[in-house]
Amino acid sequence: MSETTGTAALTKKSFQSDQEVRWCPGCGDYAILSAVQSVFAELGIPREKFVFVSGIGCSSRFPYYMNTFGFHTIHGRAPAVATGIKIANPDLSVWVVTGDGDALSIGGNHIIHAMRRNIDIKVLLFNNRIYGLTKGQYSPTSEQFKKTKSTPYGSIDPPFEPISLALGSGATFVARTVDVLVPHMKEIVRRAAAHRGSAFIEILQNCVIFNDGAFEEWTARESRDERSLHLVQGQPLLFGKDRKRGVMRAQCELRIVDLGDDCAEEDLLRHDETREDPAMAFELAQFGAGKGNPLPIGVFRAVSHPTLETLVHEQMREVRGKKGQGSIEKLIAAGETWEVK
Ligand SMILES: Cc1ncc(C[n+]2csc(CCOP(=O)(O)OP(=O)(O)O)c2C)c(N)n1
Ligand code: SF4
Repeated sequence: MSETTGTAALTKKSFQSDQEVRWCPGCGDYAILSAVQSVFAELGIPREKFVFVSGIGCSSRFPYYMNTFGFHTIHGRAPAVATGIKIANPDLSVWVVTGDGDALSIGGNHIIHAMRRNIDIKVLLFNNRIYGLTKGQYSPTSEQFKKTKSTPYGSIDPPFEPISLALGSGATFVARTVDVLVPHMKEIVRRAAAHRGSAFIEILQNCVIFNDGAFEEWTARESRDERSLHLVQGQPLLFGKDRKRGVMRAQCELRIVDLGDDCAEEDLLRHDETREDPAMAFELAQFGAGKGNPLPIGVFRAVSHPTLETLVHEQMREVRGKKGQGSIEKLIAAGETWEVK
């Protein structure tokens, strides 16, 4: 990273590194990189306060392309490294960039505990439903029965639904956006940056080489209005080109209805991302996973809880107040020790 400090003259270009970007032409990762660079220029944070941590995968090349500090660590372990960075340096803005394979397969355990602990890190999970870097094997988000190089007869595994996983782990900010919805993606990145606590963003990302068109029904102009349900705080769950369809609760389940004589906007569910109880957000995430239902896009949950790094530092102050400054040497020499001869 060159020239530091100050935020006055920061532009998108300030966040572009001198590294050659090595994604395939047309990869959705480019749009995400560009959106993040633009939003960072607006945040009023000096460049040296940002750190990007990644695991392994095409998506995990991201830190090289950001003119900030960065750490390309081992497969699936970015949340652990990011947790250490944030606890040691609470004033840094720490971002994790990961893929569906990196975060949900080999790194599954790490991601859930980072979310559970509410460490103030922002996780950008690029979901292309495939392993891109290793040339097209199925991933934990690939559809059941999908044929890939490693599943020539169709994968038997049912997929993870990343939003449900994040909610179940206790993430305090959970959102979904799409690589081609640039203004929406920028708004979600802005919101994640402003959130204090674990922020989880699933970004649907097109891998043009190994899984092209995986999200076409939600991105193609002809179908996206009918297939996407935009979550807007306080607003009824409406969708469709003329916004004449909606979602309401009928008995115990969410049901799609057409607005008309029998059903008015007041009958629809209203979105509330601030609900402490994540049950409704989880229900929406599962609803989106149901075949034929519109896919919810936007912020599912945004609540405020104490962060891990705050609690860790409070506890350290409290214990130091009672016991004084500790000593590593004394700690190691304490209790039973053995000498191996
Ligand atoms: C310990 C270990 N196991 C396996 C691999 C091989 N590997 C590299 S990237 C990857 C999956 C990447 O997929 P994803 O996270 O979805 O990222 P994408 O490339 O699609 O962005 C795997 C299995 C590795 N590098 N290290
Ligand atoms: S293999 Fe797919 S995810 Fe990787 S750079 Fe190419 S298009 Fe992007």
